[in-house]
Amino acid sequence: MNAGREQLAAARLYGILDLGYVAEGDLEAAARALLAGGVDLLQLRAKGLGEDEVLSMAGRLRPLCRVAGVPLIVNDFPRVAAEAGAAGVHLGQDDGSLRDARRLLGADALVGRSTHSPAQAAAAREEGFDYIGFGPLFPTPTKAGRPGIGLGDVGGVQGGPGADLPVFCIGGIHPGNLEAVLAAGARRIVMVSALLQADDIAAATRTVKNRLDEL
Ligand code: TZP
Ligand code: MG
Repeated sequence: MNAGREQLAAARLYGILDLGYVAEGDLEAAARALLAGGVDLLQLRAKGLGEDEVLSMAGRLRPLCRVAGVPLIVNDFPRVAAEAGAAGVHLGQDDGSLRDARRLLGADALVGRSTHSPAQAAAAREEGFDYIGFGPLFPTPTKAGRPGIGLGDVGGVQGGPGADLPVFCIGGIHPGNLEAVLAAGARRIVMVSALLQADDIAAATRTVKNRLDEL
């Protein structure tokens, strides 16, 4: 197993720098706060921006992630991830195949898939993705227009595909519902708006990370 996959296997908290919540000029400060708080992976998610802009932002994040020893994942754009020297890419259901991403990024890159049902989670495992996001568990403005799927399938996906690949539960998770998500069987989570909108991003991140590390 390469170093990135070892880190992925141990990862509990996946942070996303979502440009819907972070002004471009605050990119480094927000990244530093998430990293200081202990995120295990950091994704750059910049909906609506072009590949050139995302490439430039990924270039700003890469040294911070390297110093922190945290893999940088680029959302949506395998070519940008490759050019930026990121550790991997995250692909939605309509963002292309694992095979095409691997062609650009190579065998060592971490390639994740968004999944919204147990069937999609099983399909992502079959295809050979390195990890999945599973959700949105709850409706969330961060991914507007997509219904929450609830907690009912979390345990089954964690115990099924999750036996072979890391499953990160995502969508509408915040400190107030974290215990319910964990009680449903989640072992790894993504928290976006609840961290990025916290008064102290690093402290909020650390609190969640410490809780996940108890599992
Ligand atoms: N994919 C499914 S839900 C989601 C993504 C990117 C957004 C999660 O953000 P938040 O703010 O933690 O609900
Ligand atoms: Mg996408």
